[in-house]
Amino acid sequence: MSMAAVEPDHASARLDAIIVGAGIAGMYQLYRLRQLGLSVRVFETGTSVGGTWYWNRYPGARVDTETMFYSYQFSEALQQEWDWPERYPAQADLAAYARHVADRFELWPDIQFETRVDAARWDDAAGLWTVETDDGTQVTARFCIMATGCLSAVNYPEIDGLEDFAGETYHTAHWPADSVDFAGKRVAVIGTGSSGVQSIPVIAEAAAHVTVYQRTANYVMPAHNRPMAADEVAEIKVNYPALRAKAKQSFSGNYFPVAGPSALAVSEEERNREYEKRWAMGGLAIMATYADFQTSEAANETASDFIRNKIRTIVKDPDVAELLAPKQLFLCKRLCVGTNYYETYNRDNVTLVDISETGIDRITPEGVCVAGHTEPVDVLVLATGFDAVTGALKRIDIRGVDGLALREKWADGPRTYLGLGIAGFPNLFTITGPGSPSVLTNMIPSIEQHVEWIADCVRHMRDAGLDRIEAERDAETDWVTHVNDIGDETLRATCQSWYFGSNIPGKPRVILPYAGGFPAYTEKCDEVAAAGYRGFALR
Ligand code: NA7
Repeated sequence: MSMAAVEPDHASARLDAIIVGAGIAGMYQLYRLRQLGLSVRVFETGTSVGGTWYWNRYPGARVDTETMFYSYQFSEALQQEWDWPERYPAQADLAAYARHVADRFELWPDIQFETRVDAARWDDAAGLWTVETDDGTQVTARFCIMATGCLSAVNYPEIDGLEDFAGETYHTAHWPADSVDFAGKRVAVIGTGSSGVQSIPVIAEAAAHVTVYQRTANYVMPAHNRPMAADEVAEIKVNYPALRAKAKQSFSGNYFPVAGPSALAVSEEERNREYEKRWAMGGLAIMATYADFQTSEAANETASDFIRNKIRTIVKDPDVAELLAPKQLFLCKRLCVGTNYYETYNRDNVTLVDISETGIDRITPEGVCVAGHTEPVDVLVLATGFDAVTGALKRIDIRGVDGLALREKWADGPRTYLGLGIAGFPNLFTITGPGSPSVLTNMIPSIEQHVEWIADCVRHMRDAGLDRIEAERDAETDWVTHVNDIGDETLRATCQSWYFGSNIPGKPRVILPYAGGFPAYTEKCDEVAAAGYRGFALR
């Protein structure tokens, strides 16, 4: 293969590697492969970098992980020079960070924007991938790396009459670049996951009225967002190496303190003191309080009840409070982090409609019809989430050996080896693919771990004179079994969530991420690499 340093040349149709997506993953993968001297081109549908933080521009959009740790760590200079304004920066700040990274590492020339990849075909005789874009261009490369994101394939709900709505319709994950004016308008929001939770309070401050359609109530922790204090930033920056190393040893790749092995091993008083502390701290840290939240229903219920009681104290109307109190176990669905979320339901201009039993009858030109009643609205906000983890990959027509379609191979659920490789699809890598910890962890450290593993693998192949790598079927089967066994053992399996594909009609119910934790996973990846990429066939 030609891996000598190649001048980036967008006219050339033959490359060493193609990367699909210029989000946090695609940008870093480009940087690492270019360092190896590969010729690389990135295709990106949007007009700029940032992926998730490019598309999710809805009002109130923020990261729910503390940003000092939701950031790249591969460059010490980068992490020292960048200053985050707030504890949980807003989408615009995250998008600015992505652009800064693209400037700093001169990534722009190798990224082709406003180009969607529609298909990717493997030619086994030539040992090449041919990628086809929406303008009909075909580009060929030895490696194809999918940096397509876990939460990027937008879920437009199947609700009768959606197209007939006469007012404005917006999806949170495809929000227009220009801000939407809600003043004096009646707004319907469908969906109460993280995007709904973050946007509803902000929309309610601007709109005449907001009607929220809730299918499932979620647990929402207060963010307690605030500006970062200069001394706090300085202390983290000085201690970055130790803090990052410690985070990598935690289950979720986050820096969350664990209070103890079991919620049941301490008194109710002590437990509630700990939960109060974390409520006051804000954010996701409560999920790490006790190690048995995913294994003991009784332990889990102590945290579930704590948050339900908080809702009852905040929300003045007891009937509304009961509707907002989640029925499923804590952490079964993704924990949300919000600002004034429950408080918003005390406003006169906000109405909560429970659709858990009825669903939505239909959207009419005038509004939203539930149980025979149509609420007239001017704006419809769909906060209905994503076809998570597999959606972005299945929307591309990916064909492997003998024309095997990835969509067919995954008809009963995703099959990968380590969420990195797929049997039948040589030289294709997925960054934070299904079967890797991805969405159950802090995404940026997980992305960095994958990008570095892939870059090391490509370097190993180059040094050893190898040009084809493919996950072995047995290794893949063993990994899929392991991923499913662990997923089924956790209490996450007790409700309907996008972790199991349950939010998409017809999607097989299979756990998508690996639930065995970041340390166990990275150890396995390192072992595989150290053993000459055990479970992969190289030649
Ligand atoms: P989520 O978390 O998938 O939330 C989507 C919400 O939309 C959720 O409340 C769904 O109810 C609801 N939904 C989806 N389809 C429908 C239909 N057809 N009718 C009514 N309600 C519906 O997506 P988000 O964008 O909020 O967040 C995704 C992740 O991004 C988040 O977890 C963070 O990691 C960042 P359901 O719960 O399925 O009953």
